[in-house]
Formats: sequence, structure tokens, C-alpha cells
Amino acid sequence: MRFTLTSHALVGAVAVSALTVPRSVEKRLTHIDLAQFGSFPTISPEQAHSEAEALTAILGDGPQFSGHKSNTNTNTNNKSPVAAVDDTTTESEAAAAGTCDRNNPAVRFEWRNYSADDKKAFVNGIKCLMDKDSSGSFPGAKNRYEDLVSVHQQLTPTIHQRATFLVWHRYYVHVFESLMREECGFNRAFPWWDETLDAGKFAQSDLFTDEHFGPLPGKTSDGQGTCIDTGTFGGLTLHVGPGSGFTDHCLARAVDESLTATVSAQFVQDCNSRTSYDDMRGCQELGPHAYGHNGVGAVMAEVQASPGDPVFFMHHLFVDHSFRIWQNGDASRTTTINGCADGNNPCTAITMDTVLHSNGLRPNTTVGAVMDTLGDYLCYRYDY
Ligand SMILES: [Cu+2]
Repeated sequence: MRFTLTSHALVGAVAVSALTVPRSVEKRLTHIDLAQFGSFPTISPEQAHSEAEALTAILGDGPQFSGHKSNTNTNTNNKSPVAAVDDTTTESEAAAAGTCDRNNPAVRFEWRNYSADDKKAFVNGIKCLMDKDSSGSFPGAKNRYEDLVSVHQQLTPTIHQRATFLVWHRYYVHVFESLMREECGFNRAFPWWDETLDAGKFAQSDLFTDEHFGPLPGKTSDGQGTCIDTGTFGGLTLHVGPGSGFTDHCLARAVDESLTATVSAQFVQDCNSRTSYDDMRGCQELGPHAYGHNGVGAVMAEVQASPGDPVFFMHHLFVDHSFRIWQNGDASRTTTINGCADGNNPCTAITMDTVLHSNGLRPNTTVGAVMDTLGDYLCYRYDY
């Protein structure tokens, strides 16, 4: 495409600048250098698989916690369509408090099970946040949606590649949800995205159409990303990022379907076969989570400011779903956690009392409050 346009210009034998291109060429897509975005670190699916097999050889199939007698009847099937609600054996403190009706929580519907009307309302809710003023308290943010992006950018060192990753991002998605509901009047069920069904063909998903999150162009032959110029988010300027900076840039994407192809049910399961929270977390973070980010490319491939692409939240709803499915494998997985809460040496161990915060965007909470999605702080399940 770019080559063709250049040839035309040369044939025309005129100096081509942005100001002199003929009208027919004017609408050409704007490309953007991907080097500024970097990428998320990864482990290979093969490594996750061989480690899962080694674990199975040692431990046998299925969750391997001992000393939880009440769990023995709950471990039967974490692939069932009702797996996300099949966790009723242990009452959490929150559920005991009675504020979440565990039989009637909010349901997050997979995008394919979400109505056309709800899809439109969801996208419009995000657009509404982008059209609202920033509170002014978040570096670089020029609108309310960017307040969220800025929080992620600023907290990046404390929320990635450590035990906080899954719990903090669960809280972050909840913060996003509360902004949508409280400030943009969004009053529908939330969606999630089963990326494993779109592995290797993300660009064909109905998510990536003008009605929804806009197109997902491929990485160009010379390795560049493409600015999204159509749909609800077409022509968007991002002010937070890339990286830790604040440089105006477009909402760009650059799909690499060889990377999205690795976001398979097998990869998710291989990670979820790990019985230690922090082992599972590391595998998910550097595995399906990282490949989804890098696969969509450009803004999404950038660790700090990737929420600048609104599809970030669909991706993290998927990551949270995988976490919840792992938790369904054993009742103790909503009440215990392990790993490092910081980067100190030796590190501070994460506990149920570790505080999760959003730089004041929404009230702080604790790890313990978000561990059970059917507690009192959170009250949702996934439709499967
Ligand atoms: Cu993140």
C-alpha cells in the first residue's frame, strides 16, 4: 500500500509532502513507528506446556491442596460452563456478611453472548469517559478515561511481574467499571472476551469493527503500526505514554496473528495447572496475557500506557476470567495468596491485607477484598 502510493508520487514527478498529495491519496492511513512502544516480556507456550506436564507427572491431575477436607467434592471440573459459579463450598467472610447474593451476582457475558445493543452501549460508555474532563490529578491525562491510563502508567513498577499483577488488575477493571457506571450512566451487564476462540484471527473478531473498538490492521511490511482512523475511536489522540512519557500519539494497532495464535485454551490451561498462585500468575502474565498485548501490537504492546487502547479492558477481562477459573479449582484459592508484593530484597510477602490502590481515583481496597469475585467488594461471575 505504502509502496504503491510512493510509486504514484514518483510517476507524478512532484515533490510529495503532506500538503500536496492529491485528494485521492489524502485519506491514506497514517503509520507509526513501533519501536517507541516496545513489548511485554514472554515465556513460550512450549515452556509452559512442558512445565505443566512435569507438574502433572509429579502431582497427578487436578488441584493438589491437602488439608481442605471440604474441597474434595469441588474439584471435579473446572471446564464446565458453570465453572465460574461453582465455588459455593467455602463461604468467604464477605459472603458471610451477606452483601453479595451469590446466587444472583452480576454476570459478565462473553462478547459473543452479549447483545448488539449492549455492545454499542458499552463502547459508547467508554467514549463518554473520553469525552469527560480529567479530574486534573493524574499526570498527563487530558480526559477522564486518561485518568485511568495515567494511574496504570504511574503504578507500572508495582503492579507487573510480581504477585500483585492479577489482583491489582482485577481491582483496576473494577475501577474502570465503577467509572463507567457512576460517571457515564452505564447500567448493563459487563462483557468479557474469550480470546482463545479468536486465537490466530483476532482481526476477524466483531470486536474489531467500526461499530465497536475499530479495526485491527496488520503490522505493515516495513514493521509499522497503523493509526485507527475509523469507528468510535477513530482519530483519537492519546496523551499518556508511550512509556513513562507524555507525547501526543495516535491510537495505533499492528496485529501479529502468529502471536495471537498462541493465546490458546491449551496455554491458559497449562498456566492454570500450577497450584501455587504466584507460579500460575507468572505463567499467565508472561504467557497468554503478554501475547494478547503484543499480538494486538502498538499501543497495546506497551507496558505502561497500554490502557490507552480501550480494548485493553476487554483483554484484562479475559485475563481476570482465567484467574477466576483457576480459583474455582480449589476453595483455598480465594482465601490464600503467595509471592512478592514489592521489589525489595528480600521482598515483602503479599498477604490478604496488602493494600491495592489507584492513586486516589477510587478508594483503596485490599487483596483480601478482591480475591473472591463473589464477596462483598466484588459481586460478579462469568457466564462460563
Ligand atoms: Cu498492566
